[in-house]
Amino acid sequence: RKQQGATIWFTGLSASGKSTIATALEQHLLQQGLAAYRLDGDNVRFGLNKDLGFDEKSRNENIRRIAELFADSSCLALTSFISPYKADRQTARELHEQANNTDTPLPFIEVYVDISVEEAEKRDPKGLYKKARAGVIKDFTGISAPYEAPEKPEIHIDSANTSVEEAVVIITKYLEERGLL
Ligand code: GGZ
Repeated sequence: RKQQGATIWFTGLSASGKSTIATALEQHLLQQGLAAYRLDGDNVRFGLNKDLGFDEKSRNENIRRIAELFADSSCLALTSFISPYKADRQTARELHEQANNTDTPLPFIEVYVDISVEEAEKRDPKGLYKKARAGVIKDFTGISAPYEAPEKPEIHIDSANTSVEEAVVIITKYLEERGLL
């Protein structure tokens, strides 16, 4: 049967674990023979969106382009961008719900990878929080730029208390219940 597409939209602070969870989930889906495709800031911001910075307008445009890419895709798209603005995530959702000329809107599954700024700052795997505190990096999410937490995400992961493997189980269970796997 034809695979139904869906977008699994991860959102959360830098160092929340979004990309790690998305990568593990992608591996799991690929092993099941499903067409999964993952994008995150690490790859997109050096290629497709290398013209964009981190001011509010640039982040809006970053998210808009990603949402447009996947809004009518028939693969399981995994996106892990901070996507700090509620309105941008809402726009991404609406683009999926409208799903260009089809009767079946594409499922849009928002996964909030929830971590406190304090905990993210403790992890600081790339030393970015330290640089943000020192003012070397401007407009850093959670320090000097806003993060608007989702109120009703489809899935809420408590990152400090959930392993990557557990997160993958939570998400795949949800996808099974929705009939997407
Ligand atoms: C936030 C920044 C910034 C600023 C560079 N603020 O942890 P990382 O390094 O690997 O992932 C972060 C990534 C965020 O890009 P996104 O495309 O996900 O952001 S958004 O959705 O808001 O458009 C971080 C790095 O880029 N980074 N400068 N000022 N993160």
